[in-house]
Amino acid sequence: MPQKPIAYDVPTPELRAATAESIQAEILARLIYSIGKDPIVARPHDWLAATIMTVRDHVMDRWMESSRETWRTSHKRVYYLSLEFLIGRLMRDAMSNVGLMEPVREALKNLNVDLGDLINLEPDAALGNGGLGRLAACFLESMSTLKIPAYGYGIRYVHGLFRQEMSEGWQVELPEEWLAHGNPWEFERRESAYEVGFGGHVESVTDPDGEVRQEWRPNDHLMAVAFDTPIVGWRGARVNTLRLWSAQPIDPILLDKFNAGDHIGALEESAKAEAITRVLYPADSTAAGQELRLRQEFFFSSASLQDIVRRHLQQYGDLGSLADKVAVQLNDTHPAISIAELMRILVDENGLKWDEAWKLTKGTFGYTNHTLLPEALESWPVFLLERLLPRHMQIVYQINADVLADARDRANFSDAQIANVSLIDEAGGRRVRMGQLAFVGSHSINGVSALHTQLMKQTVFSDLHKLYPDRINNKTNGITPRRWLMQCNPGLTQLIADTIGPAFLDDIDRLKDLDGFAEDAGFQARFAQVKLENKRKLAQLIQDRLGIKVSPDAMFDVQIKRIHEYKRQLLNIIHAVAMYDEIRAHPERDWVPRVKIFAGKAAPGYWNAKLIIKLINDVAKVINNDPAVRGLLKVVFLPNYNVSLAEVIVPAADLSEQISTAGMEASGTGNMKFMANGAITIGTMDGANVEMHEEVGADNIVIFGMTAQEVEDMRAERTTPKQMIDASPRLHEVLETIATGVFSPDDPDRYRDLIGGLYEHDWFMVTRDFDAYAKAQNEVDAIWRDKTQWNAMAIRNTARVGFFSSDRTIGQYAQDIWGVTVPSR
Ligand code: 26W
Repeated sequence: MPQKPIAYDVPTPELRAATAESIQAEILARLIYSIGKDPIVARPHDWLAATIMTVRDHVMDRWMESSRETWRTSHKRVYYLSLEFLIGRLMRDAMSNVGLMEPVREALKNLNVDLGDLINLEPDAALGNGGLGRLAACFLESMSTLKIPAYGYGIRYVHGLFRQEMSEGWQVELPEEWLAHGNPWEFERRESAYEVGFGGHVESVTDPDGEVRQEWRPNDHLMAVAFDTPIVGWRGARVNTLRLWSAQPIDPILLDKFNAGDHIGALEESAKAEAITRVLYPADSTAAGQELRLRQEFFFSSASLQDIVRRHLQQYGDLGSLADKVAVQLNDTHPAISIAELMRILVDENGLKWDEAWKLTKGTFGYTNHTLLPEALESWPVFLLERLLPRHMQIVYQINADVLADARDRANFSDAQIANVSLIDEAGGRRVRMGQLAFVGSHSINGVSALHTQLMKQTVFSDLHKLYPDRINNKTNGITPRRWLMQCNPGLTQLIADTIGPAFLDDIDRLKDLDGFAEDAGFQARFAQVKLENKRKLAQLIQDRLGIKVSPDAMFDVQIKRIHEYKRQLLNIIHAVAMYDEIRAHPERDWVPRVKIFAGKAAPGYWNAKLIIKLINDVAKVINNDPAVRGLLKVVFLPNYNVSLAEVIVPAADLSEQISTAGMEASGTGNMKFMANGAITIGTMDGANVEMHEEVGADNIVIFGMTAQEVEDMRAERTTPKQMIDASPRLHEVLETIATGVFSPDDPDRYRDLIGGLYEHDWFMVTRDFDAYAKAQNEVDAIWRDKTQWNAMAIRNTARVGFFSSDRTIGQYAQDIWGVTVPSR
């Protein structure tokens, strides 16, 4: 049937007008007609669903118009491929971005429902582990804000990151159930479904014109079904789509088995298919190496690429313009198999010549690296790829042959260098290195902070960088100021608007105007008052969840992030023990009262990380209950860290702990959130701390410890730290206290090996940096005692955070990597 041309040129709809009255009517209509509930019996979840649907309705016209506009203007599209999107709650974000907060609050109040309660009822979508997933979420919001036609592609996990509970101070993992009450944000698109294959073999077929093609004949097939979520930018600038794939069987029931009476067997296929998108892998720094993970990676890569190519062909009719109209960004190597998949689609399915396909592929892909930790670099055994994706393995070999030829002929590489750039790791069982694949298949490879990018060039990718020297570039991370300032800290946002006017809401660099108020006594008092209010709320939450009383007048010293040895929560808790000893030894001194607040999840298989959580809880129990401490020090571990909890903790922080071993944290993004909310950072010269130091100025941040270069040199020396520990009586005593079971009388040896590791190799330089850290903490105390100085520093942190907006980061990706012009706002 001939299709009627679609009219794309309808005018941009205004955001729908809304008053408390109109919203109230809309919520009631949704409750009755969409949820099917009488208001007099409606439960909180019914009100939540009705409210979300109402907010959603106000986003719909813009969503459709955004998509129509891209068809109309033929602007280049950006596709952000990520195995993780740590988006958290969406309702407040959407309401705030389309200016509905107050009308919705009013409307609900008239219906006897509290908006705050509903906000807290919304499940926190934890489809990610940590920094990489949260970055993807901030990027989506910024791409909408900057009006870039963009899509996020990922997996609709049924279970997000596990829920963390404490059992006697140990982490226990429970399944997460964000979809238990349904998800009013998503739209299932049964018509956007693609077949994804696995296994089978490759056949050479000769076309009628004599051309020989390779054809992959998979023996397993399943469907990828799209679920779309609208992502609205600031002031509704644009609404982009987050498209998450769900795996479903092609035949839900195997009829022949069913009819033969094998009712369970009839469902086998279905269970096997659905397993692929059932659960998020909870490790954020070690490659799992499991077949199911590779299946997840290929599944979402293949579905996304098929969707992208289908859309491109629909609009442009041929693939020659692919790299001009499509940019695909790979969020780490997790979607790197996409490179081979696009080659297969272009060459095998669309008959392009290899060289042209390779040019289009490189022109299309960009790759962002997020870690250089060796255990986190993905590689897959050749035999596994051969079995699961035989055609892709062939393609990888063919790409590799070209790369190795380049290395030999063009660059005159030594054998060692050739081995370094090879896509195949030959040492101990042949494996395909996904970092190398992502690198050679992309025109841009970026790091996420200046230091990290420099280390990429010097370490993991040094030889590839020599071979392709114009590809590596830096894009320092950022965070969205909407969620991480305006929404999570309305008090501070209001104060800033009252002080410098509201222009910063649309142009974050205007925060600089606050600099002039840093020393203003009146402003300082108001700034401190907002902080105090936020601290009261957090103190209440700590009381409610843990039964621990903390004073909002004490310094809130916060370290919240995944638990990992390189992030050095251990250094922080050892310092707490040192403080504890000193307070008891010198009760007469003028101690600064502190609350050390920790939160974070450990990968379920990471023993030392779990042990560190237990240590924090063991230390907390002793310190919090010792009357000799007189409340001068408290230690708190808040369970189940997630985006929503961060939104409460970050605005209440005085001190931000960013104390990773230099050279190991690629960027860090929590550091930026604290900065925005007026906390002072104590940190090492690592990741984006380096740029923070630059932006905020040396006087407004407390830097300590070894540099990345010093860490490298020290490791090369291979000296044991024992002598050094013995030379520092204070450290020695603390370590002995922990190692001999003072905090673990029920199991005195619990921490013997953990502390023993510090004496033997201390890979993460905990003992080597201890004295510098303790000294820096004393400086922090001294600043705290001078409230005027503290407040001035805190204000300057907020004033100078503009650079760390993800709008800046995305602007740079758009310009340098994607070749997309950002329409003026
Ligand atoms: C294959 C297992 C696995 C899973 C996830 C390995 C590595 C990862 C991520 C790359 C870990 C991660 O989240 N990295 C963090 O990325 C943030 C955003 O760029 C940075 O700010 C953090 O420094 C970096 O640790």
